[in-house]
Amino acid sequence: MGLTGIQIFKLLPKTNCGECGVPTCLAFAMALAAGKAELDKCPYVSEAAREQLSASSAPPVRPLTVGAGDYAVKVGGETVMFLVTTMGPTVHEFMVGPADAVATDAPGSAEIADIGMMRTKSLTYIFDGSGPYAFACHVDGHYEAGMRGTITLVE
Ligand code: SF4
Ligand SMILES: [Cu+2]
Repeated sequence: MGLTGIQIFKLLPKTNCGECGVPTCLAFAMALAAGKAELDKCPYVSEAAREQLSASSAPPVRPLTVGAGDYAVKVGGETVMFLVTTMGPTVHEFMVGPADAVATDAPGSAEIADIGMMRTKSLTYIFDGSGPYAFACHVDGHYEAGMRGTITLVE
């Protein structure tokens, strides 16, 4: 977990020069803590402070849209945790990754298998490429029946 705004503030120069785009170091610290700013915006952070802050200065998360039309879901972050719940009696799986690998059920793709009725399983995936990405279920016949969709990275 990142530091609190006050903890971050203590590591900043406290000169309130405004070069980071907000009027005070405290405001910048709060924005950092909330994941709404990048540490690099302050040119005066010391090396020692930078090391301590690196965990709190992750770049802004990249929003994603999963699916299309009525099934579209917007989620945030390059690192996304999917929580997949099977609502009906049929067992499903959830595979996610580059669209071509997902389409061909490529070995080594990120997936969670055997999601039984009313079970929820999680999968963490890092979207570090440019896509296209997709998700699918490859239980026999499910992909062909339409259990698949695209994931769009939104800049
Ligand atoms: S640029 Fe750095 S020193 Fe200047 S106000 Fe922002 S946080 Fe403070
Ligand atoms: Cu399925």
